[in-house]
Amino acid sequence: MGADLDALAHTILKDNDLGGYTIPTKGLYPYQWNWDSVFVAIGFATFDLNRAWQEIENLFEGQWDDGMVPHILFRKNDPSYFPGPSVWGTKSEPFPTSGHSQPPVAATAVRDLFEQSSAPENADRAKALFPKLMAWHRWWATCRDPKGHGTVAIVHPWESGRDNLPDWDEPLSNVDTTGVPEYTRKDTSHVDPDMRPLKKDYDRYMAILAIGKACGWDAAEVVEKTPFLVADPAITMILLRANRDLLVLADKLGFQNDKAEIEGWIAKQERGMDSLWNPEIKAYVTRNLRTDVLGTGVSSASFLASYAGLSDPKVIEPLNAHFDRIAGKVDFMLPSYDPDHAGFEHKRYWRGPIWAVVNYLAARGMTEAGEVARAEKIRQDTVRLVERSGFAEYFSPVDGSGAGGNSFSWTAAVWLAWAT
Ligand code: 9YW
Repeated sequence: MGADLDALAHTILKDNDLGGYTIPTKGLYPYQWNWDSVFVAIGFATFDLNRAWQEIENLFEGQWDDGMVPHILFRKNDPSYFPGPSVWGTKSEPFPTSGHSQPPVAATAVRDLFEQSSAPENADRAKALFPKLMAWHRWWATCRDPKGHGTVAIVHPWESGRDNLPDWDEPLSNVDTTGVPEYTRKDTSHVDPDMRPLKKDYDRYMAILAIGKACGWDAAEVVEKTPFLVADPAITMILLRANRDLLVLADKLGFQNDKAEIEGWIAKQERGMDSLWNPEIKAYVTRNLRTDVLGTGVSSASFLASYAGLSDPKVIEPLNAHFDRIAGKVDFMLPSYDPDHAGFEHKRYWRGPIWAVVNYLAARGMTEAGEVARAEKIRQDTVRLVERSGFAEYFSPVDGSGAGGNSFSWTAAVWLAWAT
């Protein structure tokens, strides 16, 4: 069975490869997505290192002059997706993109690829990407943390990559949707609407998008004017980890002059994470920067603490207790949201379902921190999910059924790189 699934995972990556870049899945997501491509690169690296580099190099073709790497690269128009390039209205070159970013996993993957081979041309490819990664991480540290909290503030739920997380409900409730024109969603024609965000949420997504567009997608103006500005523990921890990997790359690739700046980001983000600790529930949560309201639920983000290199027992012990409680409640780990919380829905996107990529990051961090049993539980559950339901976009933690799109690139990639 394992060999069949390996072969299928290879086929999915190859079929979703549109020539140097890979789409998440046909129909539902026909463009290049940011963190999807990075996971795809990690998957390609198991059988084609050159193709893995190419995926990340092509992602950085979409980088903006201010350093931002967009969440979607619209290399050629495809009407099967909404909202497409004309709705975003960015002025990006050499092709249109969306107007905000997505979780910065790339530096971690670049370090992985660099360490996979000692061939000089391998180091050359890492060296060519290094200044671009620096520019992107500087953009996060400045444009998405203008007040210097040491946390990343997202300007749209889509920027988090966790679109309809229950933690966004409170900040989204302040978004005025009265001016949103009629629009037709495409996602609900590709998959069951019960597995997708509600119309009420989509209206708010469109309202925020329109504000970004009216700001000409100028990062400072968007942060000033968007009604939705929320510090996100997942992006902050992914960035913190990526900064640690960038520091290693700076050292090994000879960018010594950049090290002090990266060390400054790491120190600040380690402190910043303290402001996202909710002492009442003992977990890392979101913080609405407009109202100062903290999130109230344990999302899978909390289990990225070890991945981020956070190791204080005052944090890790309560998180382990949450892990064990949740593992006793659902058949499969890690649900994206706490099954004991009122916001939990086992099949609705980021309100409960399991995402293989989050499982991979969390387990990777736990393994590195010596939490081997919990990491192995996550890996084995991921194997059971894929064996039961194939390479689905996401999975129910309650019954293990697949949900969303099928033949999904990042699920296949993570399978090859880690689960199999
Ligand atoms: C969107 C592609 C993307 C992922 C996100 C996920 C979803 C939809 O699909 O976003 O329209 O951006 O939430 O994490 O990158 O797989």
